[in-house]
Amino acid sequence: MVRIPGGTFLMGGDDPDGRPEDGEGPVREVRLEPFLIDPACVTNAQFATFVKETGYVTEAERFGWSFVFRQFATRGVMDATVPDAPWWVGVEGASWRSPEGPGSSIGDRQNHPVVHVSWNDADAYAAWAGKRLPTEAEWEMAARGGLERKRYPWGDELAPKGRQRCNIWQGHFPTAPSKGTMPVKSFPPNGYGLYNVAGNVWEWTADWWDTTWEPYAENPAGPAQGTAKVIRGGSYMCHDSYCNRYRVAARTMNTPDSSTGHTGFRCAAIL
Ligand SMILES: [Cu+2]
Repeated sequence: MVRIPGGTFLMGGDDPDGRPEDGEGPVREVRLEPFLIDPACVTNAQFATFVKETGYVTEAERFGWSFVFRQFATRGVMDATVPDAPWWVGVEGASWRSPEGPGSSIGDRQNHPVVHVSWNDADAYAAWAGKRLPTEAEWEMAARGGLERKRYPWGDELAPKGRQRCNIWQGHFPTAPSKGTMPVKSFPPNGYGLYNVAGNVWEWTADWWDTTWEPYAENPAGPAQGTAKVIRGGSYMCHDSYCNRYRVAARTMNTPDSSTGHTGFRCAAIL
């Protein structure tokens, strides 16, 4: 794991193109104790070890379906869709083992992030590993890589010197062909050694969703209860034309039993 030194940082953002309902701002001071965080998301290979040792069955496997990007869905397509996001479809048999549903496999994706894991699944993995999910504040401090108030984990430019720095949507959304997830250590890491905090897959955090902030907080951990958990970082689906949440201040949420083909997680731990 990577040691994050703690201290005070400026959390949140005021990017003019952020969505007000997301509660990215206002920028506030947050103080954290030092902590450890995984440099990369939990991979399919790591999750497989957990399942092998514990017999754990994910929520998508128990429910019998999960959300798959329509472009990838071939078999088992259900009626379930997402309002305002018709490119998601429920697929019977989709799970971390079969990310696109029946007939698909993770055979050649051992070092890709595990997906179709719910918050509850991620929490169970973290407990097994002797770790925990990062708070949202920990996630963001680590994701910023020591930079202050930058738009991305590496600076303000999306593609410095024309070089792609993250796995987000390329071309017209949602019709251009998508490659989906990439290995968890794709692209250079940020200043703290974290890979793919922007793009690739959304990452579960420990916190319940909230959009109100104090100007200063110490080790904030979100509301005591809620209905949805914060996810951070954006995914291979993100594109300026509909969702620019690959910015480092960006955030959204999902219910703790939900799973999709573009949400994974990394773990944190106390020092
Ligand atoms: Cu997005």
